[in-house]
Amino acid sequence: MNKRALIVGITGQDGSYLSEFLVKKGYEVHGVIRRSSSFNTGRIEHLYQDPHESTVALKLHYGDLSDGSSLRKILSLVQPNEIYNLGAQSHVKVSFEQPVYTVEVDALGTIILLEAIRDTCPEARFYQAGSSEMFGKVQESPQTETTHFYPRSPYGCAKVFAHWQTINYREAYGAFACNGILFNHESPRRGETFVTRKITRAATRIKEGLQKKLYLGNLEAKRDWGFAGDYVEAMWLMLQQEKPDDYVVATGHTHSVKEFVKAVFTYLDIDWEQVVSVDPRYYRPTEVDLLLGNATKCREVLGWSPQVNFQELVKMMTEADWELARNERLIQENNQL
Ligand code: NAP
Ligand code: F7E
Repeated sequence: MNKRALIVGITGQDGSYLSEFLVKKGYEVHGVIRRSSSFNTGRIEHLYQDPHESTVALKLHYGDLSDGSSLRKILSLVQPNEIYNLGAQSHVKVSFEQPVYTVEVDALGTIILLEAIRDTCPEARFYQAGSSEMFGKVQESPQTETTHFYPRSPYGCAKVFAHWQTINYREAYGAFACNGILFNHESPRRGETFVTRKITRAATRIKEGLQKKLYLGNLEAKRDWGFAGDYVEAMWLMLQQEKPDDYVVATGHTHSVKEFVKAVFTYLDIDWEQVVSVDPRYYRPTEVDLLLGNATKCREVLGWSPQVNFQELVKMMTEADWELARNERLIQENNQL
């Protein structure tokens, strides 16, 4: 019988790549979606309504990390072999504006889910989406699984709580529970308010004459950026091991926001200094200045390594957004006829 996976956060960037990955592996994939006033399943629609498949590859269930009763019902019904908790209020800047909500979803939501699993399907394997934001004001570089945490945002603090709860369920109840400590990973499906996508979206719209300027915050911050499509494989690999453990997932290379800007605008042959301005509104009360991961354990134990490098990521995201911008311009031109 095929394995069953349940993904919380299936509508997000990672949820969509992980669904594709698991469907290809032959899993029966279930996802938890939230009710919203407009559909937010755009990233998974191609899987949900695959015209070439006689059976629907994905099964979606309404639920929410803040609602333990909905999670219990879904878990009891699905009885998954593997559970991936990707659900979160995942925007760091927003977490300063909605700290309590962020903690409710990202921290309490994780323990609500862990409790529901303990009650309904304790044998299921569990993946927790941890973050390099837990390292915050980094205590050493590069960061590994043993680097001390020093979170610098409500989001980072909430993820530290979820990280330790995951370890505690492993040690207290023998749960097969793993933490991935994932460094920033991006793609053409990245939310448009994260800096990489904000840059590729704006730069390509500027190229097509659809907008004039791009306003950004701190250009000096450095991040270890990888490709989301690569990172979901590491999540899956963690759950295929003999023993549960925690792993850093990263490329081992770091670049500043300014370098990302330059790479995108150079690709489009635009002088970035003419169109990019700094707007302090995008600064954060506390910043994470530098992230750089050491994924040696991931490589040695899981056999995982990233396939897409920085330049390839820039090209992939810029090309995808350029296509969107071209279409947007054509629609505008047709409307003017
Ligand atoms: P994302 O695109 O923001 O997706 C977040 C997902 O969580 C969405 O499906 C969202 O649903 C769902 N969600 C939000 N609140 C929820 C709630 N109350 N109950 C259930 N689901 C809820 O994030 P991502 O980039 O795919 O990241 C996936 C996970 O990895 C997140 O936990 C994030 O914090 C973590 N992470 C991300 C990165 C990265 O660089 N991308 C790095 C490290 C860790 P809606 O569509 O309904 O909003
Ligand atoms: O910011 C700077 C900003 O919002 C990156 C999430 O997926 O990765 C992500 O968190 C850097 C920061 O990602 C703008 O100050 C400058 O230094 O793209 P970001 P993030 O905060 O690193 C981690 C690993 C996660 O876990 C999170 O869920 O870019 N920056 N100007 C800007 N950032 C944004 N968003 N917008 C700007 O205009």
